[in-house]
Amino acid sequence: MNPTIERENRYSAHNYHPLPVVLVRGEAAYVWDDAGKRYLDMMSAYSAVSHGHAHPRLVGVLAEQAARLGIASRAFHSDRLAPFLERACELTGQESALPMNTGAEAVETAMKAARKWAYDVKGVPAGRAEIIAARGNFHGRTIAIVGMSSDPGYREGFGPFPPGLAVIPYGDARALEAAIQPHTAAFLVEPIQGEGGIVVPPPGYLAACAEICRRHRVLLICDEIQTGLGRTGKLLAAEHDSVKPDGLVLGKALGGGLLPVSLFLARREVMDVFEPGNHGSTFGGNPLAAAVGLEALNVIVDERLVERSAESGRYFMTALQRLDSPLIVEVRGKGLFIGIEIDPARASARTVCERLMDRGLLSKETHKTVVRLAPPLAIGREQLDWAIEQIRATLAELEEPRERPAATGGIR
Ligand code: IF1
Repeated sequence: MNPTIERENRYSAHNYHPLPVVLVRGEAAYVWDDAGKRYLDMMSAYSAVSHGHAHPRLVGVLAEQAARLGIASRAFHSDRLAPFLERACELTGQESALPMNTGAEAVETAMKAARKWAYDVKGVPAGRAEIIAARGNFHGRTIAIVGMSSDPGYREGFGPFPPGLAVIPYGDARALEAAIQPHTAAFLVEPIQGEGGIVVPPPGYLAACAEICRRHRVLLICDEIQTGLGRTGKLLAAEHDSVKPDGLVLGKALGGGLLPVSLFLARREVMDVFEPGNHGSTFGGNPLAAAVGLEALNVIVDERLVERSAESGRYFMTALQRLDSPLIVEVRGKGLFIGIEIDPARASARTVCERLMDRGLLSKETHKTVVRLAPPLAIGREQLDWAIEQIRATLAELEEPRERPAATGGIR
């Protein structure tokens, strides 16, 4: 076994089961392992590396700001925070933003804002606010967020969970209408479910949810930590349904593939429930993160990454859908946020990912049957053609039907 992997196994918590590859360097859509082998990165660190690895503009801003002023705490102002938050509000159409670090922290911020808005503005009795989430959601790993998860794998052993959290089927707006109570504060939803297996809801679903939320005075909060910032071919995936949510959560690519940067954004009426001292974070909004976050937004605009995601996504999706393989149950997604569902009777998504890795293409399975494909948004046409060929060849190799277990009927 690779000595680095062995050493990591010895000292690290075993909370992941990584593919057996040790990465040492990344540049644009490529990464290299410790043996010098090059891989096309079709994972982008779960969409945190939408800009590509080691983007020169982002590395430049990071280095320059780090040498100037890295962390100063929110006990003081810095010259970097305002321009970052202003640009984020401009681009998303939201009025205000609260900076955090990881996605989960920004989701927790959104949940606290929704509850406090319910008490202070909507008039929900203290301690009774409820937040609704969708089955198959993934919003992070904290206790409250996992309290909304429908996946036993994320919940087992971590209870008890806070009250006031409800879960409804994803993709059916009527389920939302039926679940809303007078004490409901918010509906928290991913416009396309990532970890749930790149699940695209029916067209109009989010718009219907927005209308229902408006009618019942419930906040619609979109978790765009994975789907946002161009990943689905729009700046925000909610735009596919022409929806502007009451609250928006961004993360991952906001850090330019270099450091954790997240934001909760909302209109003033919601954001103003926060008063000095009742929420915060040591690193939230630090000058280094703000400088990189602003440059990450500028690069998305300057390099037309949203349009490129839409164009490349259409091209890639069409080519994948043309793959005539019995292993493929479905190819789904939007923009460069794509999942290939593999027939588990034929092969596991993990096996497909391992074979692709051997061919120099890095991807990752989700929920055992889906191969997730989410490359950096500036990926080139010829790189996509190469990826399609590797996927085609891998599926062809695996086409022999698996040894089916001998029939167990009759006398042994
Ligand atoms: C892991 C996948 C998982 C997210 C959405 C919030 C967060 C995430 C829509 C929390 C984070 C990451 C977490 C990482 C693997 C990856 C992931 F969906 F992207 F594949 F787990 F489901 N909302 N997703 O996708 O953001 O706190 O991680 O910054 O935990 O294994 P975070």
